[in-house]
Amino acid sequence: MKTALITGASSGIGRATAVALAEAGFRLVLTGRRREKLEELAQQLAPAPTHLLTFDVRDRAATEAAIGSLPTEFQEIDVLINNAGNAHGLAPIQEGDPEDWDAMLDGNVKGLLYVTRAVLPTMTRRQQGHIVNVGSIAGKEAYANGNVYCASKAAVDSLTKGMRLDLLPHGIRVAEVNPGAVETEFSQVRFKGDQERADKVYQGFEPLRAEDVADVIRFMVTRPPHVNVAEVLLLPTAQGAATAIQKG
Ligand code: 8X3
Repeated sequence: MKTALITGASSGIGRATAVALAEAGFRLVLTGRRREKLEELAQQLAPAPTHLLTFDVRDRAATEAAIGSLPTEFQEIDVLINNAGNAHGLAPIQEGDPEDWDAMLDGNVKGLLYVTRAVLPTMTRRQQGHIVNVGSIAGKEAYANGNVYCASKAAVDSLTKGMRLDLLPHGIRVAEVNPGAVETEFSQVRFKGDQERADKVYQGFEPLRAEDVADVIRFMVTRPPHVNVAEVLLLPTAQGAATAIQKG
């Protein structure tokens, strides 16, 4: 049985990926900040073996301690899904809130690095592993007011390529899935709980569901060992580019 560690598993794409990988027969390490949500998910996934780690990827010491605390049977991570991340605010750069910038750069970029660094020793020792980073179409093209969020996802894109090169001698696959518009808590978080503004983002077209992204991740991590689906751009049919959405 292979072991997958999923960050940000308490909701959205992370949660849907946990469900998909449990169905595919993985043992799961589920990480997130909201303990109750993780517990609820573990109950739903039973009898799939799960281990829960509650920490914030922005906290390096907590990240290292949590991953260092894994019980023996969950220690050898075969698959790492770097999913944790958020957008905070959508404002022109001159009006941006530096607190939001910190949250996005600390979580989406540095958090991904902290988790990866903590997991890698077991992968390099075993000369195998598979890392899937959740990027975004926002990492491929900057859009108005997206500035720091787009930059954080462009960093994920660049890190994916850099990690793939560095880990090449170790037989570790590194890949990236870049979703467009997915209806999750993403816009509620971006707009700080303004439900009306969040709902508007997904009105008039059919966005992706978290399960659509999870399907693709499951496909990526269940390929034979010689295959690395290195990069996927996943859009709803109604989306042609970051800000080109056909609304009916
Ligand atoms: C989320 C997609 O286009 O809202 O990463 O930035 S977008």
